[in-house]
Amino acid sequence: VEVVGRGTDPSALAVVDQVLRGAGASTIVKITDSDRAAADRARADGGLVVFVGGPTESRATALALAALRIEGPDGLAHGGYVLAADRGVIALSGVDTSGTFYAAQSLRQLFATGKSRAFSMRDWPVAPLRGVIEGFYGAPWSHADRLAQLDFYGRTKQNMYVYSPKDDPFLRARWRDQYPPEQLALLSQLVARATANHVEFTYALSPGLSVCYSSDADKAALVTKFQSLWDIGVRSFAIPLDDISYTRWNCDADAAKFGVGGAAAGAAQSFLLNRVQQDFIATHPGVERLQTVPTEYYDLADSPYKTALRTQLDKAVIVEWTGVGVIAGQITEKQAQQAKEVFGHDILIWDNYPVNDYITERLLLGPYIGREPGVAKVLSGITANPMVQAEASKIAEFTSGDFLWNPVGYDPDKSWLAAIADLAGPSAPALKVFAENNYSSLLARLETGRPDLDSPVLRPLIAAFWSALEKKDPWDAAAKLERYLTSMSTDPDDLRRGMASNPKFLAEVGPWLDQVGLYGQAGGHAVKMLLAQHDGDGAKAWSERGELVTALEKAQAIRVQTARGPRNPSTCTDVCVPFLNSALAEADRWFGLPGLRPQPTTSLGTYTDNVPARMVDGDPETFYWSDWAPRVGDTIGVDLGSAQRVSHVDVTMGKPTSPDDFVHNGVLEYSADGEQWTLVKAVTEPVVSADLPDGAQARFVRVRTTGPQAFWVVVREFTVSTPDT
Ligand code: LOG
Repeated sequence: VEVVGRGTDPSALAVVDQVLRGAGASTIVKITDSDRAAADRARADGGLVVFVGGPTESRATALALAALRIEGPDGLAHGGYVLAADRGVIALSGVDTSGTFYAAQSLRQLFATGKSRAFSMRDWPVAPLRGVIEGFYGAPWSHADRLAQLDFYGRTKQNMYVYSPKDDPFLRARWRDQYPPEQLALLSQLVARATANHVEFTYALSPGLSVCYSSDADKAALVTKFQSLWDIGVRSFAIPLDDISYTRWNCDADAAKFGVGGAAAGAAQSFLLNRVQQDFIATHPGVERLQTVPTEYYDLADSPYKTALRTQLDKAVIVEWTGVGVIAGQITEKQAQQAKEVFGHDILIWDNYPVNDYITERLLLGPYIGREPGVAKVLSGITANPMVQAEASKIAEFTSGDFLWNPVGYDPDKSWLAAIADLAGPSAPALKVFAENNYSSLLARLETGRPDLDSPVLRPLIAAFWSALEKKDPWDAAAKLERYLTSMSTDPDDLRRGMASNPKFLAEVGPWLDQVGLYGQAGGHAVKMLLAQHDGDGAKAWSERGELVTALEKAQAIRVQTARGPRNPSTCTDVCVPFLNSALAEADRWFGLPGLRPQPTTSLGTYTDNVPARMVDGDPETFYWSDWAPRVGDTIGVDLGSAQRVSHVDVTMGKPTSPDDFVHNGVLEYSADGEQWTLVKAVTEPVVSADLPDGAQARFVRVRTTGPQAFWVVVREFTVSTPDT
């Protein structure tokens, strides 16, 4: 029996129905909160009585809680609730309807664990705004993706979705155009679905590419467009002004009115936003606060632009900020405080994780990390910018939502496992293997200041195997490594079978999944090859070597079409290919083959995932990128594994968008033992090409920095040739 009031949230009730049916309830009777006798009768008959609705929804729940001697939700933050169960009664009481909806979601979670004994909980979110901004470049999500996302946000107690795909023409390139009716109909479905999930649908219009800030006509165009969205139920609006020029005006009138430069841009933007605030926001009761993304959204340095926003933009406007850096490794509470001061407004974080539009060959399936708990308390909240792959984004989104609800209790590793279980159900073990080989989040754990590295389980298994081989007792370490590699090689089949009910997810990750499988296969052959060498079985080693090479070549031939062109997926980054190359180098030495398998070496760190392996992958499009400027003595080079005859070296540095990222003052040198170095020539240009003296023997070749510089270093390829190649 469900006891409901006139105001009981229908979405909460639907979730409760679903939970009860799932738990085996054959008949559910709904009675109203005025019918106390019916509720008592049901209890006397041994039935379960569920009270649904907080003080604003139903009169009965408070009485039920009082009988259980449990305090109601009064005074909790928006979305807070009390959920209690005892003596044949369950009570769900939100401080508002969202709270009751979240109580229903928690009930669902508790039933899923199978532990439904007597309990009571008081629970509320720390961050007021918790959610996702569809704000990436590349193919926008599909309508079906968005509907599924909105349901997911409801399940994970997130309350905000910002509709802002960069490549939707109606939002940016053709922002003045009105929607055709079919498109508006789809949007209104999204709005309804958002509402049912207690999610605020924010409509974000980005006029910056062509707007004339001082123009009455453009202000009117903005307001007219907003009105068309208001008419289908949208109650939250944003005007993002990121990724535009503020040194070039779109109309002469702006130059005349505001002048030029940062201060002028801040004044112009404030002028337009303030007019929208006055003419639209202030005239529409029930609307949420206007949001904007400033053109300087990525730092804390005060500037004429920020001064203009701070002093001229209406305080009612919420300003979005990505943290320090477009992809912020860490965000601290102190930075959050500073952001409020320097922008002079309430701040909502636009968090560029797990967005992958700038590294389309990667899937970012690691947990949300690197944000201090205080950030969620100090600011208005966080919206995470996700991947083009909507379903695959749910792993990271689950964890950021978890962080925002209770940042102090947040444990990224536990949350990540829960995210995987939520997405894969019984196939969680297979999804875990896949996700841990697409793991490095690029964000930094606050404890270490370093990003998570990829393949956290495989990496130590490989290290243990190498050291066991060296000690000539490889069997135990080999068995452990092989077990994991087998789970990788069967992962494509396991996941395609286990997650068949989510074809969208499987389609999104297909090429990455195939690659994980092939690296698992190749790795298995590598282990068998090295063990055969250990046993002195040349025939076996040779056949395993052949299979290794075949699987590796297949993995590297996979292509995925992305907005930045075709890409070879990058899974198990900086772990699988180096392992396989080192194994092949071992084999080549053992068989006495002349081939060169250079391993990259550097004393510098890595910027995002532009790992050193990319300077020896034979692909000039990919590159190693240091994460700071080299200091005197820093080196970048290759290790050939053993001293061999080397005749020529080519190093190509810099890239079109960062042409100065090369070693400006350095030397090219080589060494047979890593101790005695021979100078080849000075390095002062991005492209270095040098012949080595006849008979030169080298194991190491490197560029060493000899003078200070401010630029970082990009190395596209570092190639070493032998007299035979
Ligand atoms: C864009 C965003 C993009 C992201 C990552 C903001 C505010 N704007 O550099 O649309 O997805 O970086 O590439 C951005 O972050 N600009």
